[in-house]
Amino acid sequence: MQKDPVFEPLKFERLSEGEQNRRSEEFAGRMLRRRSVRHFSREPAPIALIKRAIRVAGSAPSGANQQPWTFVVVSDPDLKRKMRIAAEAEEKESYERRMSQEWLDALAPLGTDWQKPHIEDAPVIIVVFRQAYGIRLDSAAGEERRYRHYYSEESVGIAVGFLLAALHISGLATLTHTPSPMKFLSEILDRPANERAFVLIPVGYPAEDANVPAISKKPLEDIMVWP
Ligand code: IYR
Repeated sequence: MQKDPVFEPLKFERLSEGEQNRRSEEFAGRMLRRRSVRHFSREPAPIALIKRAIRVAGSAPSGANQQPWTFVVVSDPDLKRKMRIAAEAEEKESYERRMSQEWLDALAPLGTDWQKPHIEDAPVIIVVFRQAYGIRLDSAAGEERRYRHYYSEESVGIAVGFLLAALHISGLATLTHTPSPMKFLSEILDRPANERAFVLIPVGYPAEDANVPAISKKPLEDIMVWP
């Protein structure tokens, strides 16, 4: 049962060149200052900012507009504690046994290890889940059916980019953390079978004494090719 498309006029605001430059510079100036933060203060984060950032993430383009994502916002200290304990158990195993020397060498400049106090310190942890497939009620058959999701990895990746940008612009610090494997997150957060944990994002304010590795980004000339 193929649906006919319904169109509506595009709402597009054409900006003056001056305004384009002003906004572009302001956004770039702010985004270029984003850093991944691993030391969080326990100060609470304004929930209105978190919700607005998730609305922005949910506006991301996705394969067939299927929006194959769920953002689980965790502020409950017991849940955060459970997640930290489980993440550290997996990470300890990874750092001590599963990761290759090549991988450990690549990570060395970041100074990371298996300890993840930020999962408890940050006031909010957003766990992003990717819906590997969708589920809908087939009313004729009276049962739930699975349907395919297209490009769900790419779609969720784009939404996470929107989310990180929105949180950063709101003055909040974030970290993209991917403990591996992440199955424990489905269990602790009681997620359905079609959802796979994609990334765990501590959100909040940096600790007073937070530091970050002195690393840099590649210059434009190294990342852009314009044949
Ligand atoms: N998941 C581990 C290891 C790790 C892997 C990569 I690739 C990083 O960029 C950073 C860390 C951890 O979170 O420590």
